[in-house]
Amino acid sequence: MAETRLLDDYRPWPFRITETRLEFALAPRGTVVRSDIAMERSGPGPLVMDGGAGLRTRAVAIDGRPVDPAHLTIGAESLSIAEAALPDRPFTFAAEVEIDPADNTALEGLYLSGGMFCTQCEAEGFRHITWYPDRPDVMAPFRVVVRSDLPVLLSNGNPVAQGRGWAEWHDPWPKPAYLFALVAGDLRALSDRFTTMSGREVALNIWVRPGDLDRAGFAMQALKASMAWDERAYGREYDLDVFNIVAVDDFNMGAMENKGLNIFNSKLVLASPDTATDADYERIESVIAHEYFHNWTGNRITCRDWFQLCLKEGLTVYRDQQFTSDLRSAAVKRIEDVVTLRARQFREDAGPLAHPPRPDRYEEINNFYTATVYEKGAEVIGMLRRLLGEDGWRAGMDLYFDRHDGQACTIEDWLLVFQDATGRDLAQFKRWYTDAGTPRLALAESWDEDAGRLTLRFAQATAPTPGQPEKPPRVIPIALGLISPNGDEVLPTQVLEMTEAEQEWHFDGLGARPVVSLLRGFSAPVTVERRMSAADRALLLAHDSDAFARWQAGHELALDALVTAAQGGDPDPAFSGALAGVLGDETLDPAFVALVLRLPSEDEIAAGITARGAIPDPDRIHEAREALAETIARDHRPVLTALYERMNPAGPYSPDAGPAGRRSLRLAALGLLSRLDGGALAQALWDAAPDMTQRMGALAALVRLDRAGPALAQMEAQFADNRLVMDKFFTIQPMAAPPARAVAIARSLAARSDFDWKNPNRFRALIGAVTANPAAFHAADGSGYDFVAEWLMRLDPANPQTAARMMTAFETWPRHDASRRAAARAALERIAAMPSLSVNSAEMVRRILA
Ligand code: 0A1
Ligand code: ZN
Repeated sequence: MAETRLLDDYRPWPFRITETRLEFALAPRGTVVRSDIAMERSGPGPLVMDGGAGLRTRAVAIDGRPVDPAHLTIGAESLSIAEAALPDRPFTFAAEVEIDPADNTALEGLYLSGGMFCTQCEAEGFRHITWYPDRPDVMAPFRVVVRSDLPVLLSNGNPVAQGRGWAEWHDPWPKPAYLFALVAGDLRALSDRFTTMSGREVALNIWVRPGDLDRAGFAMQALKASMAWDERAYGREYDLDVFNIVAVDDFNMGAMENKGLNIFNSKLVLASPDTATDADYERIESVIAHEYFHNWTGNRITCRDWFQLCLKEGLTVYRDQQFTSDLRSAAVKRIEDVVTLRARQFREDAGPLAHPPRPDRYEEINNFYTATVYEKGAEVIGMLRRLLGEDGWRAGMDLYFDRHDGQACTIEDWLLVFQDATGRDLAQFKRWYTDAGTPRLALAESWDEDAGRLTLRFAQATAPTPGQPEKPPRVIPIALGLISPNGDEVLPTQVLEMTEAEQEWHFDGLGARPVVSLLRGFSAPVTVERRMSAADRALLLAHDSDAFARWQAGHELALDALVTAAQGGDPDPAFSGALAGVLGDETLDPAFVALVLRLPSEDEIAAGITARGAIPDPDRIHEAREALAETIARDHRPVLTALYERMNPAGPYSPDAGPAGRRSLRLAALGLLSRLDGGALAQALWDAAPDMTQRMGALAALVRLDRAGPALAQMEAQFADNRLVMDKFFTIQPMAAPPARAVAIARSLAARSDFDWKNPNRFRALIGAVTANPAAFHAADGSGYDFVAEWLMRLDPANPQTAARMMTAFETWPRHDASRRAAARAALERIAAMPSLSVNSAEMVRRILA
């Protein structure tokens, strides 16, 4: 078993680095890396450097002299030089190693992607490049020379000099090794400029393959918008002469914030109306912003150790969410973020993989780039802001940048700036960082008609999570308002600060019993338990002044009906009834209406059934959801037809929120109507092919109806050479197909010669699509589990990081019936029994089965 790392074991490294000099002679099978690291001692002990198994070490020297073998130990993962062999004054450590980028299918360290050299060093990839203190609290300026015949040679910081076959870069800002990057390839740049608020001129480049240049424009626009926004919102300015972004096809994650040289998964850079959907555009915009915002929250101020990952990630997600809500619709963005949080983070928090935003132990840090660290990390910051108020928030952020610029920090440092800036004690608030699990907030109401008094009694409780049996109460900001029976708001939003396990509040002077609009803006990441009539929910859906609470009321109506139907009960027809008002209200944002129409996912229905103490049946859930969609279509056919026509955005394609929102409502209507017309409208839309967004909406409907043959053949013929579009081809079929056929469809897709499974995008496109079709993945005969496990076992030796991350699909296994549990367990145990299973996957299987 791999070694467990503990937060409590943190010790500073006993040296300081004043400059890191690197020289790369690039070759696919034998790249030579020479390092020359100037350092001085800052504490006692030997010099211990991290390094991976792939380093072929040719020389190690101190101050230019080879180290005496008696003082040098080179192990599997570290190199150590005895104290006796080290000078007391500043010295240099030099090493020469050879590495094999062409053999690097794990995509960590230096690797090849489509003939181009590139790097991924977060979290611990630099150790696969050379010997180094590969930990985020060791920061240094870098000087890098790259030698290669390839035309474009890039690294971090500013360009210093270049000649035929070489280029030199210098990054003056001290950084940890995980932010190092190098790129070499036959690339073309889309170039632009940005003038910062203090007048500094910055050259911007987005580097892509020659044929992709015409699809980089939107990313550039998003980059400039991000730079301007960070100046406006936080007074943060860019700090180098150049900002480079490179798109690569083989990448384990979305993108990476390397200082001055962001590296992106090509799907998060390249977009054109005929190849990318509105959702792709919005994601590109937000990820470009996310990586850019890391320049201050992540790079200038980084993490002391990897337990503090949410220090940079939670904050940067929070910032990119704000950016999107400023650029687009704040209400719609909030609802979308909550939908994602519940789908990914609540699910994680309720299962065997639950962990706090700041974990205190791990075996493989790459397994902790999770929804909890990212999305819950962002929610926690939203709560902090609500509790402190605008002035306190702004004062704390200013102090954070001021006090910690150039440092590697902890969650304690983060909380202390807000404590110091506002005087507020944040000891209880800190539990949000250290405690796992989603609190359940129960509300009991009582109404005293004579006194006109409403009493709200709240109780909070959090179920135990792995390793954390006790859950003390947390501080929960509860934003609420009161709505009178005629729909007027009788109490505007107030924030109650709950700090105890149980607490009561009174509201007096009320004429009639109001309806409580609870958790407005989703003021805390909790689940709510309250008794509420369908009529009261319909009232909120019709009248609430808070868009989130309004949407939530409709969502609860739908969820209740679906949970009941999937358990064989008789569902309340209120949801479809209440939709009439929403569909007929022309003052509503179409994007909001589309969200109201979007039914709870099968996974959320399953969680709802589990919360009632019952065992979900994935097939019945699927049927119940399909049935409700059909009911809605029948109940509202004329208005849906009218909306479908009316929501066709006029003019050329624009990815802006306005037209994108109209398309989302149009496609929501199409999805419903296709249940009545056999797919005629969907086929007509496909044939008209206005843009990729609408094509995919039409295609999903056709696949669901099993009528997509001709459309799929056309898609393939038109886009065989476009990897990103073909990823959609691989995804849509198993994901939208009737569950009984999905695994067979996936198996035949997996047999295609263009199922290039070593490419993470392609692997996720197909295998991830099966896990996104719950009734297929959780098929009673275990065929879904078997298919996914088979492929994870194939992928693990080549790319452990992506294999381990996809294993999270199994995290809901404990809630199912005995035979599904047995099938899931058997599949997981087959993975566990693999002879040389990676540390990544071994940790995941162990935790999932624990
Ligand atoms: N810091 C990046 C995410 C990232 C993490 C790990 C990676 O490779 C293992 C790559 C990217 C972000 O938050 O965008
Ligand atoms: Zn990030």
